[in-house]
Amino acid sequence: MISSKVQDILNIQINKEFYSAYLYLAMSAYFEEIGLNGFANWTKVQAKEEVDHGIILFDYIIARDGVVKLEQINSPDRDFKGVLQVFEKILEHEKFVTDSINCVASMSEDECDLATRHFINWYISEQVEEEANTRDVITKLKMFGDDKASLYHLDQDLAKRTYVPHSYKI
Ligand code: OFO
Repeated sequence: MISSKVQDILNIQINKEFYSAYLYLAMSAYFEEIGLNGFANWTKVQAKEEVDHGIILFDYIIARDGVVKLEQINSPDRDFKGVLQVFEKILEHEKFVTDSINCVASMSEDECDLATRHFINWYISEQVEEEANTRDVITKLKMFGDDKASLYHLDQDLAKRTYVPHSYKI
């Protein structure tokens, strides 16, 4: 059984993960529109991972005999102006999600819920990886500036990302 405070914050986190999936899908559509299929692939794969993040939380609440409460998912931001700006938005968003995950960790400690505190470590590591991957792309984009050939090669590179379902053994 989980406390109502932990249950609420986990349900809010489910919504944030599905919003993240929406946001990445909106970005993927934008990249398709401007002909960057590799960037479109990278963001679409990320959208699928975000759905996994939401479902792992869903399964965890049920495993703890809690109640899943699914709320409305907001429309994603669609104000996209170029590749670098989109990746800066991704980094900003992932920092927001990291703060949110840290709040789940902190709340589970306050509630003496060591199972949730342990469970959320998986998300803490995932956030480190997501921020690092995004920073890596930003660094490359800043390095080559307006050079179209380099953008083409990076696009080819990001086209190789494949979706591997994320799972967590509860
Ligand atoms: Fe679920 O990690 Fe990104 O948002």
